[in-house]
Amino acid sequence: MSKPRILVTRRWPAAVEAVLSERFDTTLNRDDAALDAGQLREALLTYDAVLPTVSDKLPAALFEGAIRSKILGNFGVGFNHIDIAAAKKKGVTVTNTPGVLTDCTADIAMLLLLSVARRGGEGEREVRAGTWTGWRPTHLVGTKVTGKTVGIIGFGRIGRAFAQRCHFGFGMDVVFYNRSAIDPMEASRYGAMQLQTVEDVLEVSDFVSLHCPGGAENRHLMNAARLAAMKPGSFLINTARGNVVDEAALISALEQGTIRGAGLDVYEAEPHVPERLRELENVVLLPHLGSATEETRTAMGMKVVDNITAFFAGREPPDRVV
Ligand code: 8YV
Repeated sequence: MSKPRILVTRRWPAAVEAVLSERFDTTLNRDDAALDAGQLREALLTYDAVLPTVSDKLPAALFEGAIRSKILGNFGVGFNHIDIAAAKKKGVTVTNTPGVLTDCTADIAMLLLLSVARRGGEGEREVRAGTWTGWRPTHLVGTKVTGKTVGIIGFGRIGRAFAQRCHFGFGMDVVFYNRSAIDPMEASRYGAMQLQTVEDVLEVSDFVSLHCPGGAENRHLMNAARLAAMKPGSFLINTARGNVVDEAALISALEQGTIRGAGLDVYEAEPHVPERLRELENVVLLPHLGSATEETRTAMGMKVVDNITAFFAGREPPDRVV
């Protein structure tokens, strides 16, 4: 029996590519360039499985008519770049990679919180530019983290891991909003307390960190009104998805001093980062590094391997989302 034809849309860790090439009739995107809509459409017509990443936009139009792909083994936990309803209608299975990127993404949120509070980005730029004139008591003075309140929006795996770091690692008070109720005993394991509404969280938080999914239901959850409802002098951290924040409203809030700063790993139209945002000093900007460690990227790839292997063996893929 011939092996299923699969397309890996970007370069993956070598160990994972090796396993895929052994098990499947695998096409690797050797030059690692992002695929455009035409190429992705062609892929759905040509391959039994396509293994996309967040850089592959798969709207409903690409699923129209007769397509060959039976499964999309998404490399990542978030899958808002795939039109799930269209995939479902076409009977295309979609899987993701939960669990293995929890710690590393929570670490990047912590890195952003610390960098923006302690002005790490500004300091690094100054040293590199050779403009540092020496120590002085008023130089690049930031905000103390210990004892402050952090508000988490979305108390899933990553929200919990971040809460744990903030509370037990950095002595912060932690409150959170989650659309469903969390057992207070469970929340206390992470040193956290649930509040009723997003506004309740914004009202008391010195730092607000987003950990909710990025689908249509959370689009612009942090809009101009909610940014205005944040505590004066507070900071916003986003490692979730760019579209959870109204980026234009965020830029205005930062320029006008409505909030003090922001630490961002994700953007509304990646890899585009608005120039006005890049010009601000009170932001720390990372290029979507949440899961970017050797260990995690390999584990994510191996999860995709498990999912598509199970699927083509007629077993239930462990991480089915559709
Ligand atoms: C991934 C992420 O690297 O898993 C996610 O949802 O945001 C990232 O950490 C990315 O999605 C790769 O496709």
